[in-house]
Amino acid sequence: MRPRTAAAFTLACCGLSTALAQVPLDDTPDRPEESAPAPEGVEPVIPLNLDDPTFDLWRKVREDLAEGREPGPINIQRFYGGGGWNGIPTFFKLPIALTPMDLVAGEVDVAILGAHTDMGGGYRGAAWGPNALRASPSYTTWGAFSQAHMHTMVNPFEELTIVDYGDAPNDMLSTERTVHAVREMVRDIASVEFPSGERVIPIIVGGDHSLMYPDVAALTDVYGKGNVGVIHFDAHYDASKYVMGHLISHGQPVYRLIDEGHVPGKNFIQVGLRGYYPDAESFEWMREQGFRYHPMAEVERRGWIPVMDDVIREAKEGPEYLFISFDIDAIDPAFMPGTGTPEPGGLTTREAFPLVRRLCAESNVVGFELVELLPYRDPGYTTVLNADRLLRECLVGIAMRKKGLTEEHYLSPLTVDDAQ
Ligand SMILES: [Mn+2]
Repeated sequence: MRPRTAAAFTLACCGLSTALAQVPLDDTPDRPEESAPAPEGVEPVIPLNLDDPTFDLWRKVREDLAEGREPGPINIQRFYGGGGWNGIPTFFKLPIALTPMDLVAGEVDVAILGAHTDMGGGYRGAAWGPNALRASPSYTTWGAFSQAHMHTMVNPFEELTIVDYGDAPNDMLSTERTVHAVREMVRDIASVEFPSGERVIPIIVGGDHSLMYPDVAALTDVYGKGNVGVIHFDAHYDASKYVMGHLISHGQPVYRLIDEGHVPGKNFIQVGLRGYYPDAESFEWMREQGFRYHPMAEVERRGWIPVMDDVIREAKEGPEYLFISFDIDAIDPAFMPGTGTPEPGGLTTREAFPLVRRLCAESNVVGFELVELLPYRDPGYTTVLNADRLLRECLVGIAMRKKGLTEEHYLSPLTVDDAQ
C-alpha cells in the first residue's frame, strides 16, 4: 500500500511539478489506495472521484503567472497613496506578489496570505475573513500618506517591505485536503532566504483555526521540528484528540502538531482560555505535556500585567523561533463579535495590542496567523476594524525589531509622556 500524499495527488492529476510538490508529506497518516472493507457496523467513507476534471483544479496555479514581466512585487494602485476608503483592496493597499521569485526580487520581509478554510468547525463564514480585511473599514492612510504608529512612532510600511501574497488554495469541502496545499504554500514563502540569513515572514489571515496545523508544520519543515514555539491566543485549547473521527478540524490543530512531533507541548504558550472547554482531564493532559497555559482564571487572580509579563518572559526562553497563532475569540466579543465561537470574558484590545506588538518586537517571530474572523456575523464593522489593528500591531513589532527597538516594552519617549 502506498501512502497517498499531496505529491501523489498533484502528479497523478494535474501534472503540477514544482519541486516542493514532490516532497511527500511524511506525517500524513497512511491511507490505503482503495478503501478497505469497513468493519462490521461501520459505514465506509465515500471515496473521492479521481476522474473529476475539477478534482485538483482549485490548487492548480496559473502557468502564465510570471510571463511577460520582471519578477518582483507589483504595485496595482493608480495613486501614490490615500485614505482607508480608497485604493484597490489588497491587504493595507500593499503591492501584490504571486511567486517566490517575486519575494526574492523584492527582498520582501513579510508576505500576507489569505486562507479561506471554513469547513473545520461547522461555523461557516471565516472564508470571508481575508477579503473583509482587504476592504477594511479602517480610515488609516496608506502609501505615501501612511503615518507612524503613535505608541512607538514606527511606520512598518516604511521600515519593511510587505506584500499581499494573494490566497492559498482551498478545497471548500475538505479540510483534510486543504491543509496539505496550505502547508506547501506557507513553506514556499518561508523557504525564501536572503544572503543575510533572514527569511520571509508569512502572515496568514484565515479562515478557521484548522490552519494552525499546516501553518506551523510548514515552518517546522523549514526551521526544523522542535525549533518553533507557538504562542497561542484563544478562548479554547484546540487540542481535541477526538472529533467524530476526523484528525483535523478547528478544534484539533494543537493535538496534531504535538502528536506528529512538530512542536513539543512545553513549547506551547496559551493565553485567554475560558468558558466551558476543555474538561478537567484535558487540563491534566496539558500539564503532562508541559504546556504553559494562562487562562482567564489566572488573570482573575493575578491581574493582567503579571500574566502578560510571564508570557513575554516565557516566549524569550525559547525555542529560537516563534509563531503567533491568534484566534480572535481570545479577545472579548465586545470587541470581536464576528467570530464562530465567541466566548464572553476575554481580553480587551488594550490588553491584546501591546502584548502582540511586544512579542513581535522582543522575540524572533517567524510567522503569524489571525484566524476565526467571520465578518458577516458582525452586523457592524467592529470586528474587522479591531482585526485590522491587531495585524498592524504585529507589523509594528516586526518593524521595531528590524530597527533594533527590542528593549523591554519600548514606547516612544515623545508620545508616552508630555514632559511637563
Ligand atoms: Mn481556536
